[in-house]
Amino acid sequence: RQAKSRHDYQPPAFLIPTIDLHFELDSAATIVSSVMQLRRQTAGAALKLDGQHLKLLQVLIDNKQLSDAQYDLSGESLTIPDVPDAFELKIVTQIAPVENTALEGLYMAGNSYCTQCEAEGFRRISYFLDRPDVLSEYRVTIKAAAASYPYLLSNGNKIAEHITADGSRIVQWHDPFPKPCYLFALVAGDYDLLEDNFITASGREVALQLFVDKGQAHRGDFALQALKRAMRWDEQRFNLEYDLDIYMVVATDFFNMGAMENKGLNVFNSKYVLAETATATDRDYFNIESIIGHEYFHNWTGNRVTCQDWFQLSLKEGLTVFRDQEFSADMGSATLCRIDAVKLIRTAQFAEDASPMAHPIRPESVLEMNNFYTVTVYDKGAEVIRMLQTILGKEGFAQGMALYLKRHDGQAATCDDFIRAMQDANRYDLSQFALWYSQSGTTQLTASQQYDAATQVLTLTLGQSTAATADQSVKKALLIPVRIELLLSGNEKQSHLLLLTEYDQVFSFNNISNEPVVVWLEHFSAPVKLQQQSSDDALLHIAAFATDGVARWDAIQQFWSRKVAEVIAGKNAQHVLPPKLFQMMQSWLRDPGDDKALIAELLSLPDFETLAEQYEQIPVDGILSALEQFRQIIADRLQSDFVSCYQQVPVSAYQYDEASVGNRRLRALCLGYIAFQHNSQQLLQAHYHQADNMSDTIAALMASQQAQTDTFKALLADFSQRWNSDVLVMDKAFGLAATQPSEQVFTSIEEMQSHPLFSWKNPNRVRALFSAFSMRNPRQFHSADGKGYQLLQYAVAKMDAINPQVAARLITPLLSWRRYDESRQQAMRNVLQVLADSSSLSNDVFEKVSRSLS
Ligand code: HT7
Ligand code: ZN
Repeated sequence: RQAKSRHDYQPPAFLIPTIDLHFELDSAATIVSSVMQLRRQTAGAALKLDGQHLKLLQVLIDNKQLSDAQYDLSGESLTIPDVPDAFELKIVTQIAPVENTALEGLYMAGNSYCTQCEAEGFRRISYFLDRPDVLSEYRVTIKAAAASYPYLLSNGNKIAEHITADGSRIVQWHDPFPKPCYLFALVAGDYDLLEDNFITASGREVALQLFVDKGQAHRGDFALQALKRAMRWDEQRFNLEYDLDIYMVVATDFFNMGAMENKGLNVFNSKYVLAETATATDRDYFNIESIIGHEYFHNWTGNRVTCQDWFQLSLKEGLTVFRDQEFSADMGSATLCRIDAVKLIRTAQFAEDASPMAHPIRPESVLEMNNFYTVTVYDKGAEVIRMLQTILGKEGFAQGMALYLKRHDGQAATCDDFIRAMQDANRYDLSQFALWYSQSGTTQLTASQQYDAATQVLTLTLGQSTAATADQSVKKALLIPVRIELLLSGNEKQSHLLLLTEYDQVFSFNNISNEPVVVWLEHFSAPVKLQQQSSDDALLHIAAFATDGVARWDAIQQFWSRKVAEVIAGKNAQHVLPPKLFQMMQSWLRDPGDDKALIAELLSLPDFETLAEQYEQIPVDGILSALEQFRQIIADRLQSDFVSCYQQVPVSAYQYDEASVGNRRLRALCLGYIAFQHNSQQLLQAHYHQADNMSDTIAALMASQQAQTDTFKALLADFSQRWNSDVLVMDKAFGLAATQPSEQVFTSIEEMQSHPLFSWKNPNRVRALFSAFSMRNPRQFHSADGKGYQLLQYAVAKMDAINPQVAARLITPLLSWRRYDESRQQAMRNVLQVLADSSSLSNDVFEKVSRSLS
């Protein structure tokens, strides 16, 4: 097994300016013929095309069939040693979509045909130069039985459609924009179609089409409206207009990830398209809008300008996540969006940095590309883009974007190209900043303050250090933008941006009339861990008075993580909590104001995963026990306030808007604490039965589940019964079953595997059960007897034979076994070893297991 290195990049030896693809669809034997024009770029080079799981039927050069001796079919490539400088190549292959359970290439999604070509799926459709820097103009012809396949879709514009005498439908598509093959898509099926249109800023009409499974049309409208909001937003914020005359979105229940930005023909996991009040939570609505936006924004950042090679993935993904975050912030609560993003960095991304899979946002070495669609590449990548905007300003950043897109439109670019455009548009030296692309790991920031009352000078000292990671031992000083706010007496406030460029640096401020409380890293201005000397009182002061909602939330999170540490160190949970804390929480509950969603966040304890990332060796039992004690103390001390707040928050007919989401969130928060009182059963049942929407229903289920009440079992049974034929809602039931904090979870997971809707071939189902268990049930996943680890190993092994990409994602929580206590280390290592010993491990799982055990 051979890893690839970023530095080994060579431009392609041949270009393929045009490709004509013909598909005769058949689930067991689809015939694909591909006619390509090729042009040599490198003298003397043989033509080596990628291909996997293909049956080669014919190879012709300039209409002449090649004999077996004229090409070599070893490994996963087709090599033709002797080819002219410019020629036409025809290749005919046969594939079996029905056998394709990996869901890469052309596969069956129920009765429909669907493709997924990113990262390297096109090679499962035909022999090709399957790399992002080979851009071709595509013409696609699809033939299938007309009655069963009313819709035969591909990228670009439809140029012809007819039905033959023998009942076949034949449809032709042309995409005028040259694209890499990872953006190719084909979909064939019988769908419900929702249609709308969009008039671009320059007055062009774009047809919008959303294809959903039969009977699901009523759940498609929100996504379609979200698409129109995204299209308008990109025009207004970045001056970017859509370029084709049609934009299609297909929703499928069989998908390895969230969605895919194929040019003009997005394919979406139905979870991120379908929504109605009764079945979708506020979180679902949020995700739909943000992912619809994300895939749409890729049209410029990813499609018009694509990546030179897969090491540059963050060029399109980090940038596009940043763009979707900015879109979501503008559509709803900017504070809540930011808090969500920060939580993800502090949990999954910091964990990845501390794991054997640590890598920079631009990885250096990759065995299986699918393993690098990571929170580091995506979400830390987005943080890096955000820092650029913080440093250059919104206007400067927009100018840099414009220059980048102008320079590289129609090209495959690199992260360095992006930085260069930002630098040139702003005449700003970004050479030190560029280290964020090559350096992995989480930087630790230390911050302290000194105030001299006599001279009225405030001195702030910042230091940075980054510990060695699994992939890289030496770390340099980064350019880190640190936004601060000074909270002075009399409600006076000052904001500053500090640019930390050295390992240690001092910043002085004159004419500061009194010693301020300093809000460090306001709005999480850099993806780092912060260690500050501020007192508990100062943290609570920030939580009450900082301008930035994110900083308020952050302060109270830091306060709690200190308290958890104190309890782990042996202090009494009751004694470490000052009266001021409860007074503050009480005042929030009594007068939550307009931003109720923020109040709900301020009243929430940090989750296990956030706290775990503060420790090199994770004290599982200590964290869980401290959290349980604090939760019960808060529930008891503020019992009547939770009840009255719960009763006072307005309840109205379901609407998805910022104020109503905030109301539901705060009521759910109160319910969550009330559930820890023994007399809460009635209220939980009432909340569940009176709910007119899925958010409230789930709130009742989760509150009763977390408090381990008897009500939970009955409610979950009712819920599963009510929705037993709706896959998307049953995923929520699977998730609830898998996150029960009690030992009952093992029986429930066993039972759920026999549910008629559960299928190992469907990634959504497997994730709903097993990812939920391993990533959101720390108590039972880390069960001292190792049962949780064994369950995950069983799921990974089973899944690896079916869908390696999904299996490799499932295994993640086991990789960091070195961070746990002796006996858990032993148990985790044992199950990893069992996997490593398997003779048929995929590259995907092998790469992770081998890095973890080495
Ligand atoms: N760019 C898309 C990535 C993706 C993907 C990658 C590997 C295998 C399956 C996949 N499905 C989608 C999604 C995105 O970031 O927009
Ligand atoms: Zn993306």
